[in-house]
Amino acid sequence: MTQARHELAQQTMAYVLAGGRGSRLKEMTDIRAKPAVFFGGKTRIIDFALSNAVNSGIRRIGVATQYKAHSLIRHLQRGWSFFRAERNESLDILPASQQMDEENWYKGTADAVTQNINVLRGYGPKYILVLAGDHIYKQDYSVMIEQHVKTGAKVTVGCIEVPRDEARAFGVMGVDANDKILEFVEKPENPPAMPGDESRALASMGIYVFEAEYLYELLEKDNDDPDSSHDFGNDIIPDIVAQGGAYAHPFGRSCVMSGLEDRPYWRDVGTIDAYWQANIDLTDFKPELDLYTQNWPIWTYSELTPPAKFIHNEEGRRGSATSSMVSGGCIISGSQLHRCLLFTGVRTHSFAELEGVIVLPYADIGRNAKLKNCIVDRGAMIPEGLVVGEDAEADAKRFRRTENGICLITQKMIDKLDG
Ligand code: ADQ
Ligand code: ADP
Repeated sequence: MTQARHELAQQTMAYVLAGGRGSRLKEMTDIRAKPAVFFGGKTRIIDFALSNAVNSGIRRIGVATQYKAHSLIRHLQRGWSFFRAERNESLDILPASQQMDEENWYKGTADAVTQNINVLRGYGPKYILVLAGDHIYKQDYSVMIEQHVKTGAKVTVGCIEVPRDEARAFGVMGVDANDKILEFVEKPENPPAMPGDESRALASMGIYVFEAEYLYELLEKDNDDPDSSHDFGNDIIPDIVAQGGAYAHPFGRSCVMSGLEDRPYWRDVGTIDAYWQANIDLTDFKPELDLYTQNWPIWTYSELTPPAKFIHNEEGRRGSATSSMVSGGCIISGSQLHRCLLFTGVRTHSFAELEGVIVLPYADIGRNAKLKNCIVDRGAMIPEGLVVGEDAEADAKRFRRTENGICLITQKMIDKLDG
């Protein structure tokens, strides 16, 4: 990182929006917000944005929480408590002040910043980097902050190319040759295509750089506007685009400039299918997201556990896993796993066969169970002989089955099996 970028990062406070439920993850977010959902074997989703901030040289972070924040807050306290005030470092957990019912306290992402303007002001950052706590990617934000300062933009919006038929879920923009944003539409029915490529669209990653004083001014104005939904994507960004002060920062450029990755990897693991796919992809021979590089560590809280153990059972049945990732504290006993991702402390018992299965911490797979293309929730006890992934109709009745045939299995669903 250049000295200039390093200094800019030090003048920046990252503000991580981590309050959304992520309702398309269904039962996985019944008891925890999406940023607290487990990902990749040891980490949780929010660890990626936080690690990016720290690896980029940012030393002040605020995390805005709201929906079902207990698991998230505990994770932050256990894993992210190394910030030291005497080194001008801080990580503040900021609960929504309006703890009313679920519909009422959701006032949009801009409101989630407005409610804590005084906390931000207190630290006196020059720049504010607004992040979402629910995406999987590696990015050196200092490249984006440097671009922001060089162009004199009022806001710089991180963006990435996506297939146009997926762009409806995002803010979509059109830019000129200098990356100036000419139009911005939030979650359009018919997303505008990229010039020269009808099949692609330029999507907002929901991350923004502002000069702090300018942002406070904007938010105070927005707060007084009765017609605003107090949302960055719906209100704030389109307004600045209309005034001509918004620039796009292509994520691919950061990757290249920081030498982090050859191909930009960014995933919103917001659906069961996307979540399953992104986790299972990690078991590829050469996955697009490499968690084994040492230049960009993804920090987390992880329990101290003994190493994973693979044992032949007493009947001589092999315990083995191929093309799989197996975390600490797991015991694979007399069972065969292929293309699986096991989180901490999982047990699999004799004659079980698993393929394409993500097993969240401390779940237990009973003898003779046969699972294909599933997600097993944290602590779920899969009964002996359960078969999932062979009969679509039966699966859909008992579990949460997606159109693509991925089944989510929770303990609650298992409890209902006999009754
Ligand atoms: P969405 O992701 O749909 O679109 P939203 O659901 O509002 O926007 O959430 C953005 C982030 O803020 C999420 O991380 C969520 O957890 C968090 N969040 C939402 N409300 C919050 C609150 N009140 N307090 C704390 N955190 C809150 C946005 C942009 C699009 C862009 C996509 C990229 O609006 O333009 O394309 O992100 O995913
Ligand atoms: P961790 O316990 O490591 O934080 P989770 O993300 O699974 O992992 O968090 C579960 C959190 O939800 C725990 O804090 C637990 O106290 C809480 N919890 C567990 N079961 C329920 C439930 N049925 N309803 C609400 N909260 C629950």
